[in-house]
Amino acid sequence: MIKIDVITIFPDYFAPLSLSLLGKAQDKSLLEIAVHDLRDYTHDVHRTVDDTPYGGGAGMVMKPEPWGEALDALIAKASEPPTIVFPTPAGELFTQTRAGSLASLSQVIFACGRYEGIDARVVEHYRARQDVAQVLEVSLGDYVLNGGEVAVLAMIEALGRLIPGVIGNPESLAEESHGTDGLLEYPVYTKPPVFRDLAVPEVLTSGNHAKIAAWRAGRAREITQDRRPDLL
Ligand code: JFB
Repeated sequence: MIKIDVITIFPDYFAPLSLSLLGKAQDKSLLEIAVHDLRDYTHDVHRTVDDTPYGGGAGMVMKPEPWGEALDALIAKASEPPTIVFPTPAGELFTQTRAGSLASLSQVIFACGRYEGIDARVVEHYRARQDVAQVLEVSLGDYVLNGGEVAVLAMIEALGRLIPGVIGNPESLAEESHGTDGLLEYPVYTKPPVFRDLAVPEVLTSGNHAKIAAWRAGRAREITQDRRPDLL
């Protein structure tokens, strides 16, 4: 079973992980998710996690010590060296391939920053630790969020559904866009056969499975060419 830890100053962001597919997966012990409040690892009355940036500039930076204490506590009780993921707008792009690699690990710790980010020595320190498998800095995409929480929710959902047993029908995994063929998905239809004058493409009701497969492959290629030519 994969163990996922999340460290954040906003534990409430992760309430949705108890719903739907991932909630049921936790009930079935297919994965275990624990959320930890970074402020529990501070020692001052104000539970301070930020400070002004050396060198000046706008905003605040997360202090390294609470991160050190929180991460040390999780690493100390780990049975194998865990992977630590730092979401950051300056990270490598989080892809379906990356989701698949994370899904195969025994433990992943997600470290959610806020403000202008976390003091850079935290990543540097844990990269040098022999009791840490790897430290990854990854970005959800080329836009700016206020912190790592939303990115981590997306990453956990993407990796969670790749854990065997989490998705009812594993065939639907293989068929998806960003799957093995690297194309966007073909359009899908269901009943009724006519909706507001729009009929379902005739080929889909023909019963000719070879023709259907060819039509879908053609539409997938057209849509990919039109919207994401970089994927071709
Ligand atoms: C992630 C974050 C911030 C520096 C910091 C922590 N695709 C993404 N966009 N933004 C983030 C992300 C991912 N993954 C992200 C972690 C933090 C943003 N911030 C705010 C904004 C601008 N520059 C703090």
